[in-house]
Amino acid sequence: MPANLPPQYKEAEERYRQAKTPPEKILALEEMLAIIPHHKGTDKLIGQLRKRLSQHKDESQRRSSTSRQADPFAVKKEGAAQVVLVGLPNGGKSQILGSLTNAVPLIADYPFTTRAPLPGMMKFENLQVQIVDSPPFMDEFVESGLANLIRNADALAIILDLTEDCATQIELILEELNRRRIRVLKRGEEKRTEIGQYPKRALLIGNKADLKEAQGNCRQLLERFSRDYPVLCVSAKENLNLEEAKKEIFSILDIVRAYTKAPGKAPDRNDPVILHKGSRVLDFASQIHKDFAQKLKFARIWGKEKYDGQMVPREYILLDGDVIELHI
Ligand SMILES: Nc1nc2c(ncn2[C@@H]2O[C@H](COP(=O)(O)OP(=O)(O)OP(=O)(O)O)[C@@H](O)[C@H]2O)c(=O)[nH]1
Ligand SMILES: [Mg+2]
Repeated sequence: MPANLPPQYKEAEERYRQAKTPPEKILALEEMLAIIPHHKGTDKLIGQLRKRLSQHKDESQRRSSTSRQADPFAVKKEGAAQVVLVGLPNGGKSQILGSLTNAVPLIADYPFTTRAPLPGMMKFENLQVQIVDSPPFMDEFVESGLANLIRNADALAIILDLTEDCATQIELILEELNRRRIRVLKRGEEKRTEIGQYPKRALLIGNKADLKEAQGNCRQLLERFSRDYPVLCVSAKENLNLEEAKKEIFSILDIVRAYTKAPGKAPDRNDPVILHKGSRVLDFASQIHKDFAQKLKFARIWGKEKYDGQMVPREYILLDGDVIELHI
C-alpha cells in the first residue's frame, strides 16, 4: 500500500470497513476515490477501488430489485422542523452543520466531501430544529436522492462561498432547484400548494466572512438580495453571526409557539405547542387533545397584542409566544 495517503483517505477507508450496507460501502469508496492522489504509486490501488465500487454497485442493484434498501437520502424528521443546507461544493455546508448542531461531519478543503445527508439538532431558545447537511449540487451520483431530500424539507438554507461571486452561485443554485420543480419563495410570497411543485422558504447564508476577500462579496450579497430574500453573512469556522443565523432560520420556518396555562398557574415556557403561522385557538386546542376543539367554550390569552387574561374567540389567530388558558 502506498504510504503517503492523506489522513482523510484513512478516515474514509475506516468508514468503508465499518459500512454494513452496499449504499454505505459505495459512499465510502466514492470518498476514497475522490481523496486519493493520482500518481504512479497509487495506480494499482485506484484500479482495485474502482473494481470494488462496480461490484458493490452491481450488488446494490441486484438487491434493490429484490428487496427495498434503506435510502440514505430519506432523513427522518425530528424536532420542530427540518432545514436542509444546500449549495455548491466547498462552500462550508458541513462546517455550518458542525457549528450549529451537535453533529460531527467530515469537513475538508476538497470539493465533494459530503456524499450523503447528515442530520444534527440545533437548539434555538426552547426549540430543537433539525439541520441536514447535504452533498453539493453538481454531484451526479446523488442526483435524485438529493432532489427528494430538498423537496421534503420544511425550509432551506442556501450556503454561499463569500470568497467567490455570490450572484453567480445563487443563479446556479436557483436554476438547479427549479429544474427539480423546487421554487424558492421571495419575501412575502404565499406558500400555495400546487401539484408537482415544491415552494420553499430559504435563507441565504454567505459563509467564510472571516476571510479578507469575503468583505466585498458580502456587501454585494446584502445589497443585491436582501430585498427579495432573508440574507446574512457568517463565518461558521470563527463563529461569527451564528446566533443571528439561528434566529433567521427560525423566522423562515413560519412557526408560532404557544403555551398552555392552567387557571391561576404560570405557563411552562419550556414546553411550547408548535403550530404553523396562521393557526387559531381552535387548532391549538385540538393539538392538546383531539376532543378539545369541539368542547372549547372560550379561551383567555396572555400575549404581546392582548391584555393579560383577555377572552378571545375560537378563531383568534395566534402569535408566537401567546399563552392560552382553555376553558372547556
Ligand atoms: N475561512 C473559513 N473557511 C471555512 C469556513 N467554513 C468552511 N471553511 C473551509 O472550507 C472548506 C470546505 O468546507 P466544508 O464544510 O467541507 O464545505 P462543504 O460545502 O460541506 O463541501 P462539500 O461537502 O464538498 O460540498 C474547508 O476547508 C473548511 O475548513 C469559514 O467560515 N471560514
Ligand atoms: Mg460537505
